[in-house]
Amino acid sequence: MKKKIRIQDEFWSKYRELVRKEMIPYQWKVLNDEIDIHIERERNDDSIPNEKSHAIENFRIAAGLKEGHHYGWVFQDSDVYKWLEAVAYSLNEYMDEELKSLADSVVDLIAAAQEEDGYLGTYFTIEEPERKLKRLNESHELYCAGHFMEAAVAYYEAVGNKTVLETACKLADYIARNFGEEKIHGYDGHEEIEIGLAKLYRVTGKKEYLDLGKYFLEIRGTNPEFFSNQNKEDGKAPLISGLDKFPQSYYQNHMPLLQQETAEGHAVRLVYMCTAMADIAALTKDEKMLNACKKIWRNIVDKRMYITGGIGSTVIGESFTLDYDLPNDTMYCETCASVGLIFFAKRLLENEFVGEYGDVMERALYNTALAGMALDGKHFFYVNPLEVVPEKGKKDPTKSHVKSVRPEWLGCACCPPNLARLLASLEKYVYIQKDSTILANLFMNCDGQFEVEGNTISIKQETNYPWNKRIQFKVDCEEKTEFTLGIRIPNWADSYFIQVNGEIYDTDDKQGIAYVSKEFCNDVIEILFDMKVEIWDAHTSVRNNIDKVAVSRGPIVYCLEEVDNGENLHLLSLDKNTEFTYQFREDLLGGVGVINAKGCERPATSLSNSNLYQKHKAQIETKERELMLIPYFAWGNRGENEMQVWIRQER
Ligand code: FUB
Ligand code: ZN
Repeated sequence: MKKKIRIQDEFWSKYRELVRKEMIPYQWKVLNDEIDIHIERERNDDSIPNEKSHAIENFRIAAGLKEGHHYGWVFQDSDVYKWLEAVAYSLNEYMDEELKSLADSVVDLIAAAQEEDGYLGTYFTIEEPERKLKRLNESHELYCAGHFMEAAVAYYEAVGNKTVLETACKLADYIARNFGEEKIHGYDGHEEIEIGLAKLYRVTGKKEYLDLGKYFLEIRGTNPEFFSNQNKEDGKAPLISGLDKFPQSYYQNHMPLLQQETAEGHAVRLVYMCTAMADIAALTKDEKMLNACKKIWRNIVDKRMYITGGIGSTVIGESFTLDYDLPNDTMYCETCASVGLIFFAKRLLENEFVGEYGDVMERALYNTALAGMALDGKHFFYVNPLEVVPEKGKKDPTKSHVKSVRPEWLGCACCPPNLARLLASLEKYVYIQKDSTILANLFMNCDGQFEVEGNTISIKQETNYPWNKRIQFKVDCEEKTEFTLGIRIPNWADSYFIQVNGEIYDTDDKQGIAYVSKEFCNDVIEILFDMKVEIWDAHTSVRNNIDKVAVSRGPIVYCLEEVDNGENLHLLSLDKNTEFTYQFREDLLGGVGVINAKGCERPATSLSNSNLYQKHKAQIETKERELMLIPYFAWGNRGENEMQVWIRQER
């Protein structure tokens, strides 16, 4: 079953072009140290390498083309792999011969850096060959391998490059030879290889890759001592200082994976693990594994996810903490973690058509993921706060990770290329097809071609989403074909209205999806969602958000920024009787919908008042004023300033 989707959308094409025209060439220069930029540490930690990237040079040295030392993280190679994967998707959409030959040369370089036996990893090849696979909690060897496999599959599928696939298979075979019951009976500290192996299996049909991916998942947590035993045996200095001090849950290694019910530890690792679980469960029809990852999903979505689709509540270990612990100004919400949550949601949706999976995907995509990149495509957030006072990030050592302006690049550069590969492959998330049901999961202008029972079906989506509530699907079939078009009903839409060829179509949605089943030929299906400004309360257990509300419209979460509302955002509140006015502002932030509301401002105590505390006043005269909210994803594009998502509300 083949499907082909082409996106041509006012909202998304802008970002996809940024990836193609800005991010990819920009990152290439960064990877080659050819650009004079300030690489910021993502938090105050002197051990974060930030002098340069050196990632391509590492490959040249490992390949014997240059002399020198490895520089950067032990997982620096993954920056190159994610770049290559983004290039592959971008070439799918727009064939650029120059970029293709550059990427071909990168593939040749990677293949040249591969050792005879299939091992691939520049750090160990260059610096410590004797420590290969000996310190897996930190080494990221299989993590990098997984990223290479993902890139290899994408690049092979895009341009048919055989070298890349052979190199990936040679690496997978090396791993298969070294891991297993009588061999290294363990796994990487950072999940990812499992995703790569499943992709490699899909393209090669080699079952041993799928089995190996399943093996890594199934044994995870069955021997929590595995990492410490390896480290003891290695006996040398850690590869990444401090990692071995984290609890086993940091690595999702605290209990067998099938018994884990809550989202624990490092957020990116957790969602990559769950992505692989959902994927491999589908490939192997493993209900137990599917149910296990669905339990973790429930915990994330019901208790551990920010309204922006961010995950990870603390900088310590970039981790989850406990249920309902969602602080707004110390959180982590790494861009990669939301990208990973989107991967996880997609795999769940491929297992089962449940609207909630698409809802969460949409939340993470339009809010945290998009906030990860500046509107120029050349500045990036690693951490995505919901409340910022710029001074605090500079002077409070516990908030050094909370930046108010996106850096040009980061010491750990995992997020920008992760976002690039997601945006460049967005067409894979729009529709999910299962037999003769085609689910429209995301809404954007695009042309889709599907195959149902041997017939080609074209579906043209026309919309001005996310700003507008109306979506049209123009269906055109080669021959009359019976099939079902499912349309996700976003959870924020209180109601919706469907017309088929101008006639009202009555249907009840099932698990958040409305279905139109008929014999299609040339038909127009139109859906209107009830899209208005909404305000949200958090569960009362989220202590930070009591008496505060968040504002959204459609899938977009809004925020207050100092540049529009003045400083001291904490003194502002939303009038409980306010009406909201919504307006699309072409002139602002590249064109965004803006919300205005009535608010109040509490007078600030004069700074000349030397009383830090004063007797309580029963009545405080507040001043009425207008508030202006902008989409959260667009914040931080107008210089350093305060920002706030959760706003006090006068009750
Ligand atoms: O460890 C590799 C990557 O670096 C993780 O996925 C990110 O969270 C960052 O720690
Ligand atoms: Zn990241």
